[in-house]
Amino acid sequence: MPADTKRKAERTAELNDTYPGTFITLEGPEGAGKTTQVKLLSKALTNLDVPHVVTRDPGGTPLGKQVRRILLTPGMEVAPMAELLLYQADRAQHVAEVIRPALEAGKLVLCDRFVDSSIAYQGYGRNIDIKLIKDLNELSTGGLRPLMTILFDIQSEDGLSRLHPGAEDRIEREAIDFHKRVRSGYLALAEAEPERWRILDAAKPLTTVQEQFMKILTTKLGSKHKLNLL
Ligand code: T5A
Repeated sequence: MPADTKRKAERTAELNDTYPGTFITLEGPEGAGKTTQVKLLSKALTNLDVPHVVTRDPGGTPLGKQVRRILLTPGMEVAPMAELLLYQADRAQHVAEVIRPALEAGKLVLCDRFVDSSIAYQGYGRNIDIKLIKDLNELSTGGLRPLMTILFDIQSEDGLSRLHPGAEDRIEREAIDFHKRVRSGYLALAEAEPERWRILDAAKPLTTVQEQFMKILTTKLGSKHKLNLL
C-alpha cells in the first residue's frame, strides 16, 4: 500500500475509533439508486433493532433543508464558488446537529452523500481546485471521515434515464459532459483510496444491488453492530 494511502487509512480508523458509533457514506452519480437502497436497509435495521440514523447531504437539518432548496431550484443563478460554500455550510450544520451526536450515542450513521460529492461535483464537475475543496471539507466537518464509503456506480446516461422527465433539479439539468466528469471523479477517488471505498454495480436490478449492499455492510460491520443482513 502506498505510504500516503496508508496514512489516510490510519487516520480514518483513528477518527472512527473516537466514537462508539460508525459513520458510513453512500455516493454516486444521479439516479444511481442510493436513496432507494438506504430506505430498504433502514427497514431491515429497524427489524433487527440496530440503532441507526439515515440522513442526507444536503438537507439533513432544518437549516440544510433551506440551503438544499436554494441549491436545487431549477433556474437559480448560483456561481460555482457560492455553490461549493453553500454545500459546505449545509455540511457544517449537519455534522454539528445530527451526525456527530448520533456517533457519540453509538449509532450507525448512514449518510446519503458527504464530502466526496463536493470533490466529484464541484471539483471534477465544475473544475474548482480539489485541494481547496478538501481543505473546506476538513473545515466544515472538523475532520470527520466515514469509515467506509459505498460508490453506487452507474453510467451517467443510465442514471439520468431513471429520473422523471421534466422534474429534474438544477444539478440534474447540467449537460451530460458535466455528469460524465462527476462519474469519472468518483472512480478516481475510489481508486485512490481503495481501503475506504467499495464499488457496487448500480446498473443491476434492484434486488441484486440490494444483496450486494447488504453483503458489504455485513462484512464490514457484522461484529461491531451485531449485524447479519444476509
Ligand atoms: N451535490 C451534493 C453536490 O453537487 N455537491 C455536494 O457536496 C453534495 C452533497 C443532491 C444534489 O446535490 C449534488 C448532487 C446532487 O445532484 P439529491 O436529490 O440528494 O440532490 O440527489 P441524489 O442523491 O442524486 O438523488 P437521486 O434521487 O437523483 O439519486 P439516488 O438517490 O441515487 O436514486 P434513487 O434511489 O432516488 O433512484 C432513482 C430512480 O431509479 C429507480 C428508483 O425507483 C427511482 O425511480 N431505481 C432503479 N431502477 C432500476 N434499477 C435499479 N437498481 C434501481 N434503483 C433505483
